[in-house]
Amino acid sequence: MAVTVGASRLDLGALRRLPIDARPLVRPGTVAAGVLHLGLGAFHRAHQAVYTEQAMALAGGDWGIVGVAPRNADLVRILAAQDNLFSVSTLSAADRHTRVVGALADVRLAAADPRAVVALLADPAIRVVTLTVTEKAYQLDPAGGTLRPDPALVADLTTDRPPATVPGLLVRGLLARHAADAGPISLVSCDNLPANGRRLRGLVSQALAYAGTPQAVVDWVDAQVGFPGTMVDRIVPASTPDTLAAARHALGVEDLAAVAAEPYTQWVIEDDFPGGRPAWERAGAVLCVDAGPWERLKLRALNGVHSAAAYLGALAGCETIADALALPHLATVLRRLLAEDVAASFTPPDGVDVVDYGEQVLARFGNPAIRHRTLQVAMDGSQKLPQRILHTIADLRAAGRPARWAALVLAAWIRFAQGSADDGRPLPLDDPLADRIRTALAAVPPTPAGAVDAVLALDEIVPPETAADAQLRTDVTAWLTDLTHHGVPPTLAGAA
Ligand code: CS2
Repeated sequence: MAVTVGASRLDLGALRRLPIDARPLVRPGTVAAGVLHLGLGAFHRAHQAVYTEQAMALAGGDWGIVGVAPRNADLVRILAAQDNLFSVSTLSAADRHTRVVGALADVRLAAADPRAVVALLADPAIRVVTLTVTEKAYQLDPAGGTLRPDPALVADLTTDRPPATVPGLLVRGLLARHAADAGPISLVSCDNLPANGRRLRGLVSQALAYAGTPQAVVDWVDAQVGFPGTMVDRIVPASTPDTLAAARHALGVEDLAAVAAEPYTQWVIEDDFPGGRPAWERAGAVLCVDAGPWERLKLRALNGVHSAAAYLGALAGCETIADALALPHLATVLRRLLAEDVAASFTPPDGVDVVDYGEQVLARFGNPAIRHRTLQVAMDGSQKLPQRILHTIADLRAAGRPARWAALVLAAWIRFAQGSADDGRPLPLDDPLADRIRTALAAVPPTPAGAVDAVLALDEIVPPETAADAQLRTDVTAWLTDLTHHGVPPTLAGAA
């Protein structure tokens, strides 16, 4: 379909004018809600929403999604104006295909009406809550998973004002659900946290304890609330004006909530759903008893390598991950990271070869149609690096092995946190611990050794055994010295 200038808006009325293969798989507006989702970002729209729609199309069930955006009022307004419809464009070098997804039954803005979200959590129709709120919204110490409540969360847990944080919404919602006797429910973390099901369970029990919750409610949560672990995977960059233009071109109508994603998608879910769940396995998800090995594989061999490409790429001035992959020697260094460090650090799921998986990951990163910005992946390093790189380091070192390439990634992050690229341009430290990191760096001599000491001493990020590891400290300092004095390309050339 040709580009339409001044195209009309995607909404229910526009559906019958769409190409058949671009229409939703379910009749939007006809499915009742059964899932509450927190975090309406691009990843949710291109991942869980797609699986859930397909599961409903193939197996039925009232599993429409009520999508809750914590703060993004524009997105909620746009989706409401579009009758909760949005499109997903699947992009590869050779192909592109755009389809409208009809899984959203309703959208809400938590910041505007938190009590409505609490009421939904206490609604017997809602039996599954999925979350994509990013690592930092859990307010857990990234190194160990201890709750570190900020003043807003303290207020959510100790007063009865409307909750303003994600943990506050969950705890208030569970209290209300218990009081309403609304039946069992599962809370499903779809964020890239280590052992995300256990982390979310830990978050809820620490928050309940902080709030002085009666034992009867704590016992009810233990018995009636599932916390399945998951491994989620699909590369979905933040949408840009180009994403919207491509959707308009494919659909002939304007979709201001359009997202674009790679063809690859994977979802591994522990089957812990006391209140029932969509038939996600019909849509290709894998339901299992223990997602741990899959999650470790993905966090270390995909996300860890992604962060490596993001920090080294951003320092070298690359705008996207695909550009970074084209830097001379970077792919070789990432292959050595995968083969010598990541693969040696853990036992993968049965039948998976980490090096082969890593090759597939590098091919995905190189997809030229996906313009994933290095700075987007580089965000929130303090929340990401523990599970992506520091666990690899800790497991290798505990086994008496070197962690040479993982040490390079840590050095690249430290250099990134110091705030300038190789050409002197400023780099943004977009991180919830930015102040803490900057203060630590400012308090030491401005040498590579000083910076490494400062960062290894950040105990909410770095576990004590890693901070005390003299060999690792020497390796990270050597890499940071090279990066500081020579920049990324010569450091890679010298190493590969
Ligand atoms: C990325 C992830 O932004 C990031 O930190 O590493 O969002 C990555 O694209 C997804 O986890 C892929 O499944």
